[in-house]
Amino acid sequence: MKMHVLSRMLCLLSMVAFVAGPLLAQRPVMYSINEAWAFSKAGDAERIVSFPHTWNAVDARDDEPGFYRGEGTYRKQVHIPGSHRGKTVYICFEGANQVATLTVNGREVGVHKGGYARFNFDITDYLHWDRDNDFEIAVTNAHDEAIPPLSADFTFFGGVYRDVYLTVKERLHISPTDMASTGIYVATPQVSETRASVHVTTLLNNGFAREVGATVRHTVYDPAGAVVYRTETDETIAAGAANHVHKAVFELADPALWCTETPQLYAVKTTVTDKATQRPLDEERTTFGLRWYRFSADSGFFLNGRHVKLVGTNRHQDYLGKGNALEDQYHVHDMRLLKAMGGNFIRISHYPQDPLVLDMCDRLGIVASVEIPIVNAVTERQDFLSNSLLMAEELVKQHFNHPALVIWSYMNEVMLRPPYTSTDAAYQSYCAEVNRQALAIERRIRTLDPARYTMIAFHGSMKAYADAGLFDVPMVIGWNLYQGWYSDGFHHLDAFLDQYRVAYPNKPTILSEYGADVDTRIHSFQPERFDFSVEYGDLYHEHYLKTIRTSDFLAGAAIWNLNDFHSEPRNDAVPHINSKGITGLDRKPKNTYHLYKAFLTTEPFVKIASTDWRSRSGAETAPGVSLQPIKVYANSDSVTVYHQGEALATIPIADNVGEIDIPFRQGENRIEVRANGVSDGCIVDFAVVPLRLGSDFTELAVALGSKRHFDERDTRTAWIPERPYAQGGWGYVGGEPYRAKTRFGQLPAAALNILGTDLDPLFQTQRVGIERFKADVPDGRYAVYFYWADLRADAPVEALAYNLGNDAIAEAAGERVFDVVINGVPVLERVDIPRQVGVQRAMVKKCLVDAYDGEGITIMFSPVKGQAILNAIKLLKVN
Ligand code: GCB
Ligand code: CA
Repeated sequence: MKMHVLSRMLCLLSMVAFVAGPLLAQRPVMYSINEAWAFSKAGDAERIVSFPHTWNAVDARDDEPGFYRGEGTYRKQVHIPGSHRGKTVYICFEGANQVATLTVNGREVGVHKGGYARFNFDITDYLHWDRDNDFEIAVTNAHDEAIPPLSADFTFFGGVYRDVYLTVKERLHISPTDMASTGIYVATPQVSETRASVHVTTLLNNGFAREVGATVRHTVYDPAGAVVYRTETDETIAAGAANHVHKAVFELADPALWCTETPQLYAVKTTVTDKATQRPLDEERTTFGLRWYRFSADSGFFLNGRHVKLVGTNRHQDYLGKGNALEDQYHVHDMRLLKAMGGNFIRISHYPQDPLVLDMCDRLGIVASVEIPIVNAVTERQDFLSNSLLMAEELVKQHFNHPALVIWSYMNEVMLRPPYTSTDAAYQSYCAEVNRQALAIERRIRTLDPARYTMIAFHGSMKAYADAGLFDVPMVIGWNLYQGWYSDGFHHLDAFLDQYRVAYPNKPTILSEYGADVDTRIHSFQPERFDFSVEYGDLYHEHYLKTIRTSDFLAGAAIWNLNDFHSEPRNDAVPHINSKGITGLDRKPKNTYHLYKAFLTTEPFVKIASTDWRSRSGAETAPGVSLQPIKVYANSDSVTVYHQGEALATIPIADNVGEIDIPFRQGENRIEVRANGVSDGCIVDFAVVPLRLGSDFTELAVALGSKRHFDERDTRTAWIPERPYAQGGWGYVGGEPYRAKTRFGQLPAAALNILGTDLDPLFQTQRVGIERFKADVPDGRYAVYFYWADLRADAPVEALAYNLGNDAIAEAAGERVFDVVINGVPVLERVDIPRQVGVQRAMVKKCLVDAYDGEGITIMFSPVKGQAILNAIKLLKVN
């Protein structure tokens, strides 16, 4: 009878709770406050923005050098409901670059330094309940000697570029204030096939002015969702306690292991209740995985006792048109893209990223390394080190529970830009300081997490890192190697690795970066270093992949980079962009993505290279035919290639690559490849450029001083490389291709941002001293377009550290003034490009020309001062 009454009462109580609403809040509440902030910077008018937001999405890509680095302010009225009264309210930032100051209702709450970590503030005492509250966030991305990174090959986009949310908790709660971790740390110090030991540390904050007795319960769910363990203990938490430590240690039998193929995840639900009233206070869900692993200096990486070759990419957190301000789905999509390629490894470079990145690694089975942003150099100051240590602590505490994560990393190419040359007296003490800072960070990380490995990524100089004594500090050596890109010859990679193995045979090693810039609009059948062609990038990766497969000591390799990314000072084929991604800024896969997919996946796979090159052209090689090679990537031994529906040949596939010449004909060419029951096809619109121009002539677009094809996508204009004039055909007479000079040699194209155009590659090459351009076109009216840019740097361009001496040297070539005479008529007199538009700026001149009586078009360039130049030319038959 009594029981009955009690249960009825309970039932009634819970109905009351339901109706009353607030009493229902047994779980902590968390919601984003991203929307509608009034933003202003540098005296600009306020405008409304939402997080994620950066103020540099546009100015990091425009023609003005530099981008805004200074303060920006966000203001908003945040309504705090009355129901939050009596609770603890935190504001949590997933990331703001790089120093953020929060003010609530006119009172400064706190400051956070560092652009890539999560942070939060307890704002309870600053709030007015049931009212609007003034929030102001001041952020600056100004250079700061004390905060890493000092410099780097990526754009330091400023702003609140990740989510911001409020978390509302009961006064006694699981702590979010230990470096903005979740307050729960799950360690798995011993895991085997048969059992796993699990240590769960829970941190509790008591916001009450009295001691509280609480019950802490852990419920452990296996990957199938079944409860496999429960534990509960009572704790007495002192008044006002912060980060009171509660520990639970237990074992799980027959663990379902986390691995890259079957990334099985356990979850622990942690609840805290008031011991006296049994009122629920807080709750947190933590996923974890059970696995063990080791790195060997000779034989690489082992996961759960099984050898796993780690192959994947690095990743930067930006996207076309958005800068670094990406909504969640972009992060998720990137990780899916990596997994779909067959990648089982990511080096999260050069800084911690959105929390979803590691969440996805756990779920998809991608082994990860993550690092703090010490790049290129350190500042020899204690405040730089203390900020680095703070970042290291945030790093470990915020990402501690991810089973995917096996490496903490903390310096990238830190000897690339020492402030002194190695002969300078100060160099020795700089090296000692780098060593001291590295040791301090290493110790801090290993104290916080004795289980994982540590890594430092070196650039290709063994001496520099020996000078700084860094071979002895981290557990794994990462090599960022660019032989064949920043220096000649892919094979120097192999020579370098051999030397390294002899010098340091006992260090586990990862190829932490390697890559080549590719602008997918550029193609070449004579590819060379720094031409930015698709074909050169393909050759580079084909070579590196072979080395990676056959080097057993290499535990893993991470391509530089998953995606093209912003690097404002770069003046490459796509200015302001580092285009070493195997996908574009828009994540469209490049050939190399497919090459790796062919290597890494086991499902039958076949892919034609460069299917995005849909408008091609080429000089006639036999009557009506232009023979051009295509590549195929596959994981079969051979593939059969079809052209216009008919089998052309069955070609062998070696190391996942095959190649065949296609006899392209004018118009639509259908190509298909088949192997192992799968196929890939594409349609190429081909213009055969006849050696003798016939009556069907329509258009000719030629890149001068260049071996490159350029695919002008929007208008499907196929630019072809220059050739010397031959009777009945077309081409140049006289002159030399321009080669940009560097400290060590030459580059095939100028490394200049050509102002006023997006077709930079067309302007970055030129023929110097050209005498004539001739085309034996049929009679008619033609539009002739001259593409010009003066490629001399007017001021010495700042050297890019990563270019390792490949920067073009400013040259003074003297004045260049010339006349242009078309079919005997002086059409353009005294062309003087710097005077007309300035240097490094695109100028396109259009002239209408009528050709009669088989005279064709003859363009004479006659110098008045210096030599004549031409960057590109297009002839279009008008009527
Ligand atoms: C590197 C750096 C990376 C650069 C890359 C490059 O070694 O670690 O930050 O972006 O080279 O492309 O030059
Ligand atoms: Ca440009």
